[in-house]
Amino acid sequence: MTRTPDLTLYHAPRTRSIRVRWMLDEMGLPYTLHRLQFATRPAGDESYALIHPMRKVPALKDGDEVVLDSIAIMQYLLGRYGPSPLEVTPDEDEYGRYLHWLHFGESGMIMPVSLLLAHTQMLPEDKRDPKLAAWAKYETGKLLAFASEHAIGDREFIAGDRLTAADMSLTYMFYLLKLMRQFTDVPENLKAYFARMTALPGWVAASAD
Ligand SMILES: N[C@@H](CCC(=O)N[C@@H](CS)C(=O)NCC(=O)O)C(=O)O
Repeated sequence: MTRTPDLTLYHAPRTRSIRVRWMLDEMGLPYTLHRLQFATRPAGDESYALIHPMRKVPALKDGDEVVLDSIAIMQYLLGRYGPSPLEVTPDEDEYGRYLHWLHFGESGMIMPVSLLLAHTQMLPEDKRDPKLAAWAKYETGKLLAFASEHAIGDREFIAGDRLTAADMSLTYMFYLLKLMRQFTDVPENLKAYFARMTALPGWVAASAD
């Protein structure tokens, strides 16, 4: 670590800021937790737009620098304040696998998961499209089957035989599906993986409030 961290995490319970909080704690980095209101959207109050112009969560401030998007923030922390075992590095065998699942947990899954969320819960009832909801459910199921078979299989962790940012990424997306009551009928190994990850003290602390 060559720089002194001056970190503030903008956080709200049950949001993707859990990923970042989990990583900050695992890396033992000092930070200020800035809690945002999330009961109404967008998050925070108007002053939060100076940090995140779209007022989404999370955001990380490090001195004068602001980083948005949970996966980018995790990569920022690992790059700037690593090395950390939470990252699989280019000299390791499973570097490509790690990168794939790190991003799959957000960008690979978000389209059907967002449609499912919108058309089952977030939109006013008269704006929900049941056909779109059914399609999103089907597509989400395919992604979960893919993750079950190829990310997890009979592994304990996704890559590198240890907890990494790829686990933090996927665990949050499964948690979001669970919050939406859409984490039902999932393959047993995926269910067991999710139970293992969410029993880890790091997840428990980061997701507590
Ligand atoms: N890809 C972004 C997604 C950010 C995002 O959409 N966050 C949600 C909470 S988990 C949010 O702020 N939603 C409120 C809104 O969209 O107004 C990330 O990974 O940080």
